[in-house]
Amino acid sequence: MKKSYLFLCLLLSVTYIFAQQKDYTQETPEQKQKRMQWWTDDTFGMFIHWGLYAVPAGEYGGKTDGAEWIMQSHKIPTPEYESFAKRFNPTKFNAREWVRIAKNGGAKYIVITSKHHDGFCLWDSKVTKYDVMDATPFNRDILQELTDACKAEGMTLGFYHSIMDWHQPDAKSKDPNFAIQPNTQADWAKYRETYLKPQLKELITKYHPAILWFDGEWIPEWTEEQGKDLYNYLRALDPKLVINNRIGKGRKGMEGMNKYENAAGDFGTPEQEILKTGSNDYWESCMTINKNWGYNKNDNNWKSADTLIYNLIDIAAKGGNYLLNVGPTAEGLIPPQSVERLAEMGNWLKVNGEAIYATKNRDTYEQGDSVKFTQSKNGKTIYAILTKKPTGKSITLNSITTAKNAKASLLGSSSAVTTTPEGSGVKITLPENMPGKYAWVIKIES
Ligand code: FHN
Repeated sequence: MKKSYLFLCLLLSVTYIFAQQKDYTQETPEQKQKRMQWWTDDTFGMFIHWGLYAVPAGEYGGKTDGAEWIMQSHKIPTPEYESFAKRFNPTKFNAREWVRIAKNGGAKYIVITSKHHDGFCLWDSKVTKYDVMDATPFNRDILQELTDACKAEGMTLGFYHSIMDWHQPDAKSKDPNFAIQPNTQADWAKYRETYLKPQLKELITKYHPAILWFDGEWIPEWTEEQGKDLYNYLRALDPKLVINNRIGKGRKGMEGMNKYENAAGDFGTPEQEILKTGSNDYWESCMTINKNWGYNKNDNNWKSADTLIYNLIDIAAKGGNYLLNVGPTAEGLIPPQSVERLAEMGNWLKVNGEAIYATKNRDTYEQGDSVKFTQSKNGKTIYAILTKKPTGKSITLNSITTAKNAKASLLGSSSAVTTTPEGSGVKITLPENMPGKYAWVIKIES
């Protein structure tokens, strides 16, 4: 008995040491594809920016243009900002309802801010008292409730986490461009090793997120080398984790893709924009529904459902994912304008989702300004997505060659759709009645 116990301890120790030293950045493309396949197939996620900044709701010092940056953008002294915690009591927060809103919108995963730049933590952290359990009257573990709700509803959950932290003294940059009160005594390594990493270990071991979505990496104290070290640290804790490229310094500004080879992280992160062309790299465009990530009560610049659905189609045709943000109120409610738009997206996806989820992009991903293409992963089915309602009785798709009388259909309709090879393309005869709105999908099976 004793020998086998000792052997087990030895085996576990060796395994742990190996896992700690393995360089996960050296994964093969095939290994990465296998790990990322669920993320690629899911295509559409709901981003949530929620924290103390929802209390001022964009208003401070007579100005109304704040949001999640309000502590820095409106130069709120730390003690005053900390006092928002005493007013953070989102009694209307219902995690199950939030997950249903995401599902109803057709989102297949959720990414929520565990900690934004202000340093406030939405979970019960043992590393700090600046969290929802210790600093607010709410006294509930938001990330635990959301984890439980996602499990119950079959929704995948990820966490956004800011490397930059305006609240931790050792994380305050020495550079006045990156901190309201630069701290020349800041010990960045101490912050990284005794605060940032332990908190991330808490998040992984307690809630088992599928995604870690880093941000705030632009602070001068952070380096690509630290990013690679953190990537290996996190993947050793959970080898299945999917991690964005903002864990290192590789992203090229808001265009979001890597500016050099082998940058740390698994996918590029265009922000408030979509790649201009298709890409076979892993990438996810993150966008707001209005103008702000965090809740701003005066921001009524809501994008239309038409625009949001067009963006989703354009992104899918270019091989990317779409992470669309909601900014809940201090009461714990997702703004109705966001809920309505997500519902419209979900209704469209209920009929046309097979052209978006678990597809892959084509080299020729569009024709003119109103046809986008996706294809099934086996390449046997092509989806021509018409983003403007066709006026004529037929449309010729120049980049598609089909067998004679290839099977074609209009998703959501049982009316006949016929194909006739024409030149190097195919002429699609459309049904007189084209039901639905926003975009129409012709499914062409070879
Ligand atoms: O500074 C953040 C911002 O608050 C927001 O979180 C976006 C969303 O990705 N990222 C940073 C700006 O690039």
